[in-house]
Amino acid sequence: LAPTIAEAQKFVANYDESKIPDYQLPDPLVTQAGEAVTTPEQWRERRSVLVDLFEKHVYGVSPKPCPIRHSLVSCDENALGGKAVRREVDVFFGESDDAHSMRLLIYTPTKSTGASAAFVGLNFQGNHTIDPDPSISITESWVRDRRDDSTDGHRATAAGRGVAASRWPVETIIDRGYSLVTIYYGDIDPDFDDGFQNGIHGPLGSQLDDVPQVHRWGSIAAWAYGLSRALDYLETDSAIDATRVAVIGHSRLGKTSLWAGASDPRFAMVISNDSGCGGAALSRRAIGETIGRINTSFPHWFCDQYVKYNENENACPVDQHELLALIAPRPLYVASATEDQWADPKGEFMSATLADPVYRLLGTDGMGGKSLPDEMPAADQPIKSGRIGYHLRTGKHDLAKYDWEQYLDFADKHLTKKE
Ligand code: GTR
Repeated sequence: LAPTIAEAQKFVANYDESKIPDYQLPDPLVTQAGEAVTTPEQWRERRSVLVDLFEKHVYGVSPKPCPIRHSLVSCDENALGGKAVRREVDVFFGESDDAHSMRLLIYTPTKSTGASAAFVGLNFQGNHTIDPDPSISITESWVRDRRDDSTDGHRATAAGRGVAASRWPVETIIDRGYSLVTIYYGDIDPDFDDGFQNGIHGPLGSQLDDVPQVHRWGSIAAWAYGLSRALDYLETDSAIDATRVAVIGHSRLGKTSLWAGASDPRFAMVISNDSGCGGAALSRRAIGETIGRINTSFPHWFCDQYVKYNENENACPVDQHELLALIAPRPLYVASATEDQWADPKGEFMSATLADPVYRLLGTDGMGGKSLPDEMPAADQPIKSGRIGYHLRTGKHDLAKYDWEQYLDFADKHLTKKE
């Protein structure tokens, strides 16, 4: 539901650094009891406490993994002029005949010898929008009414084929030797507030009966749960090496890829593209989009407990740099865009630097180099020599070719098979 005028007026966005309220960040390397975490063993304990806090206060508790089954829907061995095999695979959340399902669109390079590393990411408008190929099935799930010819009310139409192609450079990904797996996020959970009933919330939600309502999973957690079940399927797919899967997402789906990567350590690399508030950006800076604002515009994304931190960020037991730290020591890439102040690029960069000590404690080089950069890098000057990558791209809130170029380089560095 759109915020009422009175609600929206309450949340006038601040973009002025000098008006950031005083705040104190929790330290990922200090326990709730105030003790320093100085060894990898102590971090493991601290990590599980932090996961629990993020579940209860931010994204909500998800059900235990359900068993999955799958069925092949289509296969084109000659996609992209013979460079790729394109498949559609339905993955079902549960073994029953009427289990809810999501459709995976999978491209694997034909020339690959053995299983390839892969990028897995959710898309906003349907698998058919990521490439104009007319044989990709049009999603039958609920879609946002775009009031153009790509939708007819809440149904997707053929006119939407390829409209999101600029965000999904399939051929480049294949040429670089990677597979691409994408899923329409609305297959998992439709993106509107219905009291957590539709999508997988309905059929799987009953498993959360013993979890207080305020701590139950919101939509971001449901989408992340879907990504983990996709990974369960990929573990059975011989064309893909499930130990070398990068999870990627833009914006709300960047928040989702971060939570998927933090909550499921099987993701070998995590990419946050312009994820902003509730993603990579520090909430306590309260600049651009804030917790109060996001909970008002999107009451279904987070758990109900998160509302307690509207205009009250300091009371939240965690902040988003600790979410990034949960991904350590796995490679993590955070990207921002100059014209995306709503997502607070500086807060995203600071978060990445604040996760660095955890990466170093675990024996990696963190952001690379001996010490952290004092300042944010200039636009289009990526930092990508260490385990934590960062760039500020010139331009708008989008997933662009430039972003993918950096991610592919980063993957070359970290996801190449060790012989
Ligand atoms: C915006 C929202 C952001 C971001 C974005 C998106 O309306 O305020 O947090 O998630 O949507 O997903 O495109």
